[in-house]
Amino acid sequence: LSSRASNVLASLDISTTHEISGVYDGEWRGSGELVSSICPTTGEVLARVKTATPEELHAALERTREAYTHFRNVPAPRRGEILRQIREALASKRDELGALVSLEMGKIRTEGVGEVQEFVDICDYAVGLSRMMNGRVVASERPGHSILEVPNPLGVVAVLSAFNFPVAVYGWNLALSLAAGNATIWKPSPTTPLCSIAVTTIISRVLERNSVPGAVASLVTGGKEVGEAIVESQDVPLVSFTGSEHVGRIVGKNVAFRFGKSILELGGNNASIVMPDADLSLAIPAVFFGAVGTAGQRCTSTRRLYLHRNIADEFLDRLQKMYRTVAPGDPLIDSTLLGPLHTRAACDTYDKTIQHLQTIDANILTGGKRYGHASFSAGNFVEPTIAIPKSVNPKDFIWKTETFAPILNAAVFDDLEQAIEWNNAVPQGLSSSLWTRDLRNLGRWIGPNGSDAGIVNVNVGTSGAEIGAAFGGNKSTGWGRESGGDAWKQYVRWSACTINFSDEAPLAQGVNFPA
Ligand code: UN1
Repeated sequence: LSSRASNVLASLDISTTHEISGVYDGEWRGSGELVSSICPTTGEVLARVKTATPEELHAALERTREAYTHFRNVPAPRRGEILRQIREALASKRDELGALVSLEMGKIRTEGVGEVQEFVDICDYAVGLSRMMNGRVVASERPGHSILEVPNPLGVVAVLSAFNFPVAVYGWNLALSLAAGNATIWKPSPTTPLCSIAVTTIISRVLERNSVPGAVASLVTGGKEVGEAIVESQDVPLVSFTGSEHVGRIVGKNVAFRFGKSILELGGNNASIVMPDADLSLAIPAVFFGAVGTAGQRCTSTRRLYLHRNIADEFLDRLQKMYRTVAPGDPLIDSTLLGPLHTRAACDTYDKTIQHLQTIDANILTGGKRYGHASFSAGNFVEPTIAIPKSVNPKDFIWKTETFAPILNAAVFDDLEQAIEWNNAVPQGLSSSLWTRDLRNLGRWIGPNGSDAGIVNVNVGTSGAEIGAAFGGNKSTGWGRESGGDAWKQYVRWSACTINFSDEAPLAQGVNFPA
């Protein structure tokens, strides 16, 4: 193992000599198939992880369910105090965990650390929430009656997360779920097991210190079968899934079939629209970050760019200059702006999309190749690409498909109406961004005739949302909402309680039924 990798692993007590247990339900286990964690920068095997056998998965589900029956009796503010300690424990390892994200997932250091910060932020939020998850009292039409809406814990919440945010997305779900009094079972992406093991280790120590069953935050690494078993389990009332539209469709259907609840965070195909009055010195770097940041592997990455005719040439000129400054490299090195794609398969998808752009005679302004230099050949490095497809029809394959790579397609428009129509014409509806200083454009954009995405920004790029507002998208993005806003309300079961404190028992709606 390179010293670059072993230093990161050692800083988080991850063994570099043994096979590592990838199952936690109060104790560390794992005697199933071995899975290798592969570094996307160097191609080296970072560790071998022992995943869950079907028996281990079922035992973990049972222990998680037991842990819930204990945890639901812990008062919410006390649960908040435990979250506060989890927050402190994560913050004290922010740099180390951030480096592990860079090592295993491939995003650059500042983004890896930022992702851990996002987990810290949502813990802060959930600590406050633990004293504010209020129900309400509703006026009854009957004398001497009162109606309460009471939020109660739900049960076991499963979190099926994706490779691209191997820490933060679990954090959004865990923090709200714990505050609400649930126990959580986490199935991370099979390609980022070490991030999940490091996070679970930190959390389990806090739980232990507080004499709370470790299975309140269980972990089961594994492949498709593990995910399928969780999705089908009657003991899991809520499944929160982040991933592709293809898999999300199956998850949503199968959870609904057994009358479970799901939160789906699926594909994004996000557009930025730039009006002629926009401040280009802000818009250009924002599009640059949105399209090239995380090597185009955020759900919120900017994939479509709609430029007003009056500024299109200047915009593309200046944007290309910025693209030329991108040097790929080791994401662990502070000065690197572009890390690798997460897997070899992602490089193939990139190649295929480039080929498709060539077949449809798109003008590729910059990029379009893998980085050939020998020092990058072991890693999954591809050139950030800007293309101008001939067709502007948003229903064409190139516009309507999310390619998880740094490819930005651009088109020119003449009026805002047209740009909004293009923005909304794709199946996905996660994030969107308008650049303007004209209040009238803004009003149109955020209103009923505006963007139909879940995230509708103005003079802010498509990616990099804070945790305070609910995060999620509409249409084929799955309509899920996580993190802030009212998202917590999905993690409880609501009890409507009509209470009669009178000496009469009148029926509602004045119904008369003499006994
Ligand atoms: C994702 O890509 O799945 O808004 C989540 C953002 C981040 C979260 C992205 N806060 O880009």
